Amino acid sequence: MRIHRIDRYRVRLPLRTPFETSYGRLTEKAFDILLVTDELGNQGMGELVPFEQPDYIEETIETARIIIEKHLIPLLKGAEIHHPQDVSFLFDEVKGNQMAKSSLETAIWDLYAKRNGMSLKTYFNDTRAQIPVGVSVGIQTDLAVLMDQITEYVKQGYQRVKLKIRPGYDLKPIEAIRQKFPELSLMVDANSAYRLKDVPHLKQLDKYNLAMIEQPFAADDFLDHALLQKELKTAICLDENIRTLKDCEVAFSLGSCRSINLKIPRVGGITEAMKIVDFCKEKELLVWLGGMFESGVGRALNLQFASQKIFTFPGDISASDRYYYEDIITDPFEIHNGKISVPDELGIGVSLSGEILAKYSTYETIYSK
Ligand code: OSB
Ligand code: MG
Repeated sequence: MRIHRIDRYRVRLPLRTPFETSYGRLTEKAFDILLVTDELGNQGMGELVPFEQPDYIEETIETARIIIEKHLIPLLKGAEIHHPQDVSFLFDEVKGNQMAKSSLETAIWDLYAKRNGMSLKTYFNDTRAQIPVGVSVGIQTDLAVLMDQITEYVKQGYQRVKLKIRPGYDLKPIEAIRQKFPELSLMVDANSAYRLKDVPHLKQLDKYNLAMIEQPFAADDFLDHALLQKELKTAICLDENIRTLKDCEVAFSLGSCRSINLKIPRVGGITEAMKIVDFCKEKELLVWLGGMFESGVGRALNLQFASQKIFTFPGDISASDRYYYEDIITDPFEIHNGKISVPDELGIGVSLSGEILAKYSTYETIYSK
């Protein structure tokens, strides 16, 4: 197949509740939806997920747009694509910029599946119709409000809670949650907020029976994480560090973690994500699917991928209404009995709502043959 046209919706969706992490506060999510059309008129969609500030990782939505328009689309021009994995090879000469690459690579997977009359999950091994899901809870310094939020999520059926922490906001909220919910599957995520000097402090987390501690140290650090993992009983999970299969190999050989938060956009798309899943299976690293506050498009992709039975640990894949008042797809995702159903329709399995996009987006063609 050949790519004949690429269109873009630039979207801004207000969040239901502000989301605070160790590095900042989000009140609205900006993202792009890319529509990629082939020579036969088939269309695939992909979501561009980076934030507006380079405070989670270095990519931002603006840097990604430049990479897409100046460097990635020119590589697609005139290329004969036999399989979406070809796109991953084509993009290899552009270093890094995984989220920019992923927006196009995943759109081309969706296009490919639709062109072949298939649901995207048919390209993966051992899939399920519904998957267990968790919820990531932002920093909320008013502990009464935090407990109300968590109680509500538990009532809605979420099977695992991830609490964002930072220095000065860790033992107290964890203690409060553990007192009320002794059996809850609970983990924490520091988004790189601690340093090596905090090892004695972090060792205190061992007594709370946490499923794991996500990304305590810097986004490019493997050594300090390995030192900490040796001191901890609790598993460390790496998120920001993991951009490639090679990062997983380094983390495994140094002992920097026992779990991987896999985000398809952070590793450049489905092709690399599949390699990472195979590696984790072989090395018995616990791999689970993370999130980037995706809209229904990125969420549908995540659900297709997380339908693989290897994803036993509930992902950061919550219902649409955990994030947004209105999602941009015609059938927003709902949680039932702690699970979300994987769409069966062609490709990623969701359709855009023109009415909702009209309220929150602008539209433009960024490439035409
Ligand atoms: O660190 O996993 C993270 C959201 C935005 C940026 C980084 C992270 C997160 C989350 C929530 O934890 C994931 C989600 O529910 O989409
Ligand atoms: Mg994280």
